[in-house]
Parts: sequence; C-alpha cells; structure tokens
Amino acid sequence: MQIGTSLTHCLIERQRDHAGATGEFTLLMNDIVSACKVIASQVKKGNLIGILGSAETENVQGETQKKLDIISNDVFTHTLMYGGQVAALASEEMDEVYHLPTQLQRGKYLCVYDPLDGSSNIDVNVTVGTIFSVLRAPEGVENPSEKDFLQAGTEQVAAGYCIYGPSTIMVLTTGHGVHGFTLDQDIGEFKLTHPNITIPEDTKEFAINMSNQRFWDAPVKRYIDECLAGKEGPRGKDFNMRWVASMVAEVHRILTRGGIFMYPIDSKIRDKGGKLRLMYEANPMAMIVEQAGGLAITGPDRIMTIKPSKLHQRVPVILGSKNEVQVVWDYHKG
Ligand code: P6P
Repeated sequence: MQIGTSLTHCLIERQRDHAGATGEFTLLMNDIVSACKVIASQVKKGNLIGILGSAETENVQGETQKKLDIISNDVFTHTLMYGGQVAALASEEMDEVYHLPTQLQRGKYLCVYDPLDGSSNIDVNVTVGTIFSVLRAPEGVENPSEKDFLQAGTEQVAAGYCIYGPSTIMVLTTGHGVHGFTLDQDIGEFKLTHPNITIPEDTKEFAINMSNQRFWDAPVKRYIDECLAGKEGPRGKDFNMRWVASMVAEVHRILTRGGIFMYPIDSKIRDKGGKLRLMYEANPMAMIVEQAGGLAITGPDRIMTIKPSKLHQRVPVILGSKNEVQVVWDYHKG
C-alpha cells in the first residue's frame, strides 16, 4: 500500500486478499472508523461544548466517569449496534454485555472496547484514546452472553486503537502486521502514514508509575533498580523514563521508537488481579505489540494465552521491545 492511501481503500484491498470474504468485516471496521472520527471531533471540541469534567457517576470499576467517557461509549455503541455486523457489545463503561434491541440485524462479530482510555488526562488536555478488540460471535446465538466474550487474546480477529493527540491516528492489526493511519481533518479521511510498524527489539526507555515502587514484587524491583543504576550498573547503559498515565499514548510511543510499558501486579492491587483490564486494554494492545514484533506478558505468562474468567478481569501488563520484555520475563521465571 502506498503512503497516503485511504483506510477505506486499504480495508477493501485487504478484503480482496481473503477469497470468500463477504465484506462484513470491512463494514465493521468502517463502523469503528466512523465512531472514532466522531469521538475525535468531540475530544477536540472539549470545553467549547462543555463536555469536560466529571459526569458525577461511577463505572463498574468504581471509577468516576468523565462526561466524555459516557459520550464516547454512546458513540461507539450506537454506531456499531446499528451497523449490523455485531451480535453483542461490551465496554469498560457498561457493567454487563450489551444486547442489541430485538429488531436490529445481528452480525458475526463481537466487539469489546475502552471508548476513552486515559480519560483522567482529558481535563488537562493530555493525549487519550479508544482501544478495541474484535472477536468472533458464536454461530446461531441471538444474544451472546458474557461467556461468549471470554476468549483468549489469541482468538482476536482484529485489534486497534485511535489516539487523540496532536494528530488523530488509527492503528490497526488484523493479524497481518500493524498499520497506522492519520486523520486528515480537512476531508475527514484516515490516510496510511505508518505502514508495517515494527517495534525496535532493544530500548533504553521504560514507562512505569514509580509512585507504586514500594508495593512491587521482587522481579520488577530488580528490573527497575538495574535500569536506574544505568551505565555503572549490570545493564551497562543509562535509561530514560516516561509515564503519561494514558496507555494508548505509551503504546503508541513504543510502536514508534521502542520502549517497555509496565503496570505490574503489586501488593496494593493484588486482590484485584492488576490495574489494567484484560479484554479491552491488555489483549488488544498485546495483539498490536506482538504483531509489531514486540512481546506482551503479565510477568510470568504471555498475556494472549490467558483464558478470561470474567468480562472486566484485570491483569498485570508488561509489554514493548522484545529483548527488554524478555529480561523482565526471565526475572519472573528465575
Ligand atoms: P495510574 C488510564 O486510567 C489507565 O487505565 C491506563 O491508560 C494508564 O496506563 C493507567 O490507567 C494509569 O494508571 O495508576 O498511573 O493512574
């Protein structure tokens, strides 16, 4: 594909590569793209239309919802439910699986999403994003239930995110590499700008919330201590640190220039299983990172091999440059 090719064109080209493709997946991706364009326009307007700040409500995670969390969830949910390509939906912002109204056409996919990840940053104008994962729906089931969503990350048909930063960029994988498309605001079209994204295998940049240091387990403490020891330490090189508190921003940086992102288990969140959610944060980002040549683990295990037990399950997440994540993985094994 040529730089500048539209996302719509790329999706249709990709469809042609699959003999017998019905076009349903292309239509679903088109719906996801449309939803992200609307969310992007809402995020850009922000306070101009009074949609920043708290909605004074809580989601199933017990987290205070921002007005834009709810608006983004409504946009994504309504666009996909009327698009006719999904059999059910699930979201960070909805307690239960969303069943389509009886009269609406069902499709052969499930979609699970975090409609506005990192939204604690929205009021301070820092980059946020939408994360989504596409799964196959069970055949012949009118209203798939939670158990139908509980598929390992290796079962994902597609995964992606849309990052609302200085540029709005859609990053997608359907299992054939990772590609990035930048939104041309003047014409409302995503254009191919980052074909075949690959993550550098080595890095000198780690991302972790250092305020949790006293709660970490030994392997993570050892790894970070060695990064901080720099040239004089066992790693023999100095490291840099980043923490945006917006997973989409961290992952996009890592896809662009390498790095390692860590939200490990710690004694403070052990009873919850972790901070980040498996189905709509860890799994889609793990598919993207591994399709780009990186690695995504919980510490002891590869994220995409986990068999989910509940929709809003949390897991530890360590992902990024393959050789760096391997160091952390070895420390957990050793
Ligand atoms: P903390 C945002 O709420 C999020 O889910 C991720 O996007 C981000 O990496 C993490 O939580 C930030 O967590 O504890 O630093 O606020």
